[in-house]
Amino acid sequence: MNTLTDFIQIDKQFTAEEILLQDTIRHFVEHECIPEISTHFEAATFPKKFIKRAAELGLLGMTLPETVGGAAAGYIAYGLVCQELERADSGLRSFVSVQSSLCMYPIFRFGTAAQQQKFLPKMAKAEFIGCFALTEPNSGSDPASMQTTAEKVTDGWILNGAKMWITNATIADLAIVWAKTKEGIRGFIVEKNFPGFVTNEIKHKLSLRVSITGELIFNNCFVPDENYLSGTEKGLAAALSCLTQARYGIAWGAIGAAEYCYELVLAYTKDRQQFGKPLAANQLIQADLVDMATAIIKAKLLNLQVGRLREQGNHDPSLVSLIKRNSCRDALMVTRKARNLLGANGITLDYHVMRHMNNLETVFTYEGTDNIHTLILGKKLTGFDAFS
Ligand code: TGC
Ligand code: FAD
Repeated sequence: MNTLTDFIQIDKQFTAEEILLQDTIRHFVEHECIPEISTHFEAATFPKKFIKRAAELGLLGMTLPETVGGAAAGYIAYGLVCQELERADSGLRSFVSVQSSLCMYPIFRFGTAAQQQKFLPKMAKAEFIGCFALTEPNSGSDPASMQTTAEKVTDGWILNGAKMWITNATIADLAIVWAKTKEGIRGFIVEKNFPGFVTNEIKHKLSLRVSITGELIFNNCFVPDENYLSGTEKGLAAALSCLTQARYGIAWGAIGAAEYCYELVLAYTKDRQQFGKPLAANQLIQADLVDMATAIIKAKLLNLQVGRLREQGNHDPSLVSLIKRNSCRDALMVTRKARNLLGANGITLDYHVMRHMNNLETVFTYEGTDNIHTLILGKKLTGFDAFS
């Protein structure tokens, strides 16, 4: 019983197809991603060849129907993919989350048949890369306060404003942009060559360095009617429904990062000797290892149950807030303990743990901060809205 999977026999909960998928992605991550990841983190570059491989492995838009380039995969399969990718780095999982849940999903859910056919098959093949633009310099946790506007003109819309902290900003061929119209918040597909649209990369990040983050600026940017997402008439709720899809994958992903660090530090403390015996033979060290393992086991079971509920048609977003918040908290706790147990080695890129820990600071914040998910759940439990 060396691994957590053996310990709680979670494999018995998965289908043969799900296990095969998990094994395939783990092999890919171990052999093609992890060997180069620290170099990319240090240089703050995104491994471009990952994009092509993710498409070849069928990971982009995998829950969408095959008619639009997806794989008609279930939520458990999608969760397992996120979990395995984040063993390498949160930036790789972020890329897949953004392309699949935040860009392909809204085009599928809110777009016309013409928009679906134009963009989705190419996005599944990574011929088009997307980004999702909700956050602004003055509007983060409270997206309803956004200042970007879309004004209706003949044959289209004029966008003005700025978006901030946008994953994939400078490598994206299209952006799903949320802007205020006279009727409320609506979604638009802004293509990179539209006049009046520019992007700039944000540098000097200490977290998620294996991910491109940037700002988008719209200066009288004309978006033709054919790029208006007409199904977004529900306004902010439409944007938030995309977040629910992505937050679900994040809950699985964060635990993948935690599990990788736990396994690494378990092996390290069994091997490293101090005071004439392995570190792992000390009661205090064992207590940390048990806390880490227990947190991972609990989070995996919770993620699995929420995945099953979603597969059965229960799409209550507060369930996703529950697992996003829980996984991020526990993953940060696990990586911080792992960093400590590695001693001085823990601060180096060679041991991966501090890279994961730094990444998880972003994962804790984006897609709804810990406080925001606490308040969503508080409202669910009590009926009182503490936001206003
Ligand atoms: P509120 O009045 O509560 O809600 C407005 C309407 O939206 C509905 N709704 C949802 N619908 C679907 N899914 C959800 N998760 C939903 N949450 C709320 C709600 O029922 C309501 O519908 P209706 O019909 O009554 O109008 O809105 P509020 O203004 O009070 O704000 C609520 C709050 C704070 C929870 C929400 O705004 C929020 O979640 N804030 C956090 C913002 C956030 O998560 N931003 C993420 C930006 S994207 C990102 O970080 C990508 S990282 C990418 C990567 O992986 O690299
Ligand atoms: P703020 O909203 O200013 O919050 C600051 C602090 O105040 C937080 O601790 C928060 O929890 C707390 N707080 C706020 N309101 C309350 C309240 N009512 N009660 C209690 N506490 C509160 N956005 C996109 O749209 N697309 C992307 O692709 C994207 N990618 C990102 C990539 C990275 C690397 C990062 C760091 C961010 C990304 N974001 C993206 C933005 C992200 O979603 C926001 O940073 C996040 O929603 C929080 O907004 P904020 O940073 O403005 O913080």
